[in-house]
Amino acid sequence: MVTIWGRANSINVQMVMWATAELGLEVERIDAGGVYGGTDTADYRAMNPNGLVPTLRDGDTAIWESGAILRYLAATYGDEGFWPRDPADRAQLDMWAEWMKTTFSPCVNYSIFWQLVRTAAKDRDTARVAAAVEQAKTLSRLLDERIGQGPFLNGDALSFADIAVGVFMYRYHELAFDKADRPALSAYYERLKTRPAFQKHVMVSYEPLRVEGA
Ligand SMILES: N[C@@H](CCC(=O)N[C@@H](CS)C(=O)NCC(=O)O)C(=O)O
Repeated sequence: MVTIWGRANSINVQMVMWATAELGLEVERIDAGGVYGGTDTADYRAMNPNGLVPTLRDGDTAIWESGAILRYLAATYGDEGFWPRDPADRAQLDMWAEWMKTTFSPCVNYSIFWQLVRTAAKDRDTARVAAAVEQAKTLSRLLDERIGQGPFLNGDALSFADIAVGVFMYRYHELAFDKADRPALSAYYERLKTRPAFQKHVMVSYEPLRVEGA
């Protein structure tokens, strides 16, 4: 039994919950962070000194940072398709997982989603949003080209990189802003939406996160 602390509407929690579901693991999720609190206690800080979510406990092992948790789960419980054992093969996928966290997410999640949903209109940095909307057109083209016919980043098998990349597809596609037409990316999102684990853990309304005046 794996335990994960974190609220269901956190994208980083969604990533690790989706991974556990695809891997068929038995999981207890404990609401924490945001309106639930619980991240300031000494016990929690002993597991995660940042006081953020998610945190995972598996036996005696506690892990924070969603990307580290994802890789731990994949390496421990994933098959060859989900977590290629060859370092060079795995790196071809890991590039996209890292790119999502370090390049696509700052643009789409922090400069667009946070500005439109988690920032009141009166406080919004409209120049930042406009620049990010343009940057997203370039980034979505790179991803569209990489996915191609797919169906997944690793060909026929869903891998850890699809979890890292795919978790952002819900907000990217559902949030209203000017996007370039990306047929392969749209088809990829449609494929992900057919997966029960994606529906349950990623297609979670972000409306409770919307601040007044946003
Ligand atoms: N880089 C960290 C970021 C963790 C993070 O910022 N988590 C947010 C939720 S997405 C958080 O804990 N926010 C404070 C809270 O929910 O109380 C990760 O990927 O795990």
